[in-house]
Amino acid sequence: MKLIASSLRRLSLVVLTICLVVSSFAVFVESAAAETYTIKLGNDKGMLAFEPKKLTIHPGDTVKWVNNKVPPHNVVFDPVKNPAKSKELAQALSHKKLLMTPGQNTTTTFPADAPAGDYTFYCEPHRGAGMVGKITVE
Ligand SMILES: [Cu+2]
Repeated sequence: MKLIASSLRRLSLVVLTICLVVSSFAVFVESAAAETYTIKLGNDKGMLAFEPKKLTIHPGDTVKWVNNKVPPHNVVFDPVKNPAKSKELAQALSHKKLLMTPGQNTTTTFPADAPAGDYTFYCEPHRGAGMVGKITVE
């Protein structure tokens, strides 16, 4: 009887350990999974704006830029208004080529080592009209 009780206890300990390992792995996988967000170029009302104009992401996430209303648009990251104040990083994130047709899209994947902070971007043809946005990397 004693033997059964102690082996049951040992078994439950093993099961508990397996559960812990599996659940911690699941949490790890979930936090490491990269997301893809969509930002429209020109909002649905036909205003010269990014929609949304503010977005919070994590390193490794991707932003899909979808050409919407009142083209042409492009996406240029400010070489100074990023946490690293890095011209190279801003250039790597930017898409200078004008998107002419609604529905055209392009993507920016933030590197896994992208520093946390605010990244300001704008549309070159419409910067003066206020077509400016901000992505915050957490
Ligand atoms: Cu524009």
